[in-house]
Amino acid sequence: MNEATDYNGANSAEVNGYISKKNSERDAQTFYLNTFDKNKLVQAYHNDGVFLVSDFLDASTLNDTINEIHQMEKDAELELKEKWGDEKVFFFSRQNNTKNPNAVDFATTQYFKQSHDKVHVFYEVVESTQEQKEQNTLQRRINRIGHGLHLFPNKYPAIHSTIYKNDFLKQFLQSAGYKRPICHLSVYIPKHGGGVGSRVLPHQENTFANTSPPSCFVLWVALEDATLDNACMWCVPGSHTSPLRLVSKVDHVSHTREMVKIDDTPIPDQEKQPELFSPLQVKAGGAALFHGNLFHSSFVNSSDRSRKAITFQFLETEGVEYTDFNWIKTPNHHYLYSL
Ligand SMILES: O=C(O)CCC(=O)C(=O)O
Repeated sequence: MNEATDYNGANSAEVNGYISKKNSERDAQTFYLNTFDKNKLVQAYHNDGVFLVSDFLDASTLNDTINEIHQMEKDAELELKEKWGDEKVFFFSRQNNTKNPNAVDFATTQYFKQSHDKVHVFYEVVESTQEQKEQNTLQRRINRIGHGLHLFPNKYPAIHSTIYKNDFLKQFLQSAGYKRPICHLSVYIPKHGGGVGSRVLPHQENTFANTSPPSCFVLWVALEDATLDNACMWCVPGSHTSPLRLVSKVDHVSHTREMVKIDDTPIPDQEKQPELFSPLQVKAGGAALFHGNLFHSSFVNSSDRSRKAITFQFLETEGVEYTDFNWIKTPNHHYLYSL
């Protein structure tokens, strides 16, 4: 048994009153950057649609990445004040949206749309104190920062290098058949804890980053230990071979968005079918890499520990069509490589 198997060995924790258990018969396999067997890794990806790399970022790169994220928080909040009239975009609110004066679909706002190649900050409405309620001010925390964190080699070099100077990633994407991939977007997700850090329902990434045929691939990197009690991600191993259920269609003329069902197969339900779900417990610096059709999710973080992560979506650009209803109108041309 290796270190990561030990770490991923916790069996249950109470999360939001719901007992999260390691129910699935199939857990994602863990690999180590310097000792992995390429054939086994590719096999694990084909079988499960997901695998973990326990030492994806070394200690110094992890430290640099966290420092860059701190800088991004400052830079994004300053830009918001200086260029956007301090207009706040709320990505998530547990409060009744009809009572929320800021209740617009974030995906149709200019601030969101223009974030594809920038570092923009999105908030979550959190429970207000009595005084704040009386003053009608919304309490907020950062819910995420996105979506071009990977595009700044001079300002944020560690994050840029993680994508564009990463032999492991290149080799793996080549083995998985990618010919000319791009990193489509990147997001920092802090999941602060104490009930802050929105629940993410089971979904497939191809819903939100679409090509025809679908080609999305996700790299999710833990900046802090992600465990059962601080809302680690969960997934349904093997679900990558199931059909894509929904596509998110943004109409760039009417500025509206709708979820369109393209397949009737039921979406796995984490409460009703817990046996399908497997936790992705990852130590800081470790990563989960998964197929765009793999169902994944995470709970609200009710613990007193945050669970910070950065996630990247990749798309193929060779031999696929980039669909015009993606929220990012035009994909970038920063290829990881071209075969
Ligand atoms: O970090 C999380 O909890 C969810 C992330 C996610 O859904 C994604 O990277 O697609």
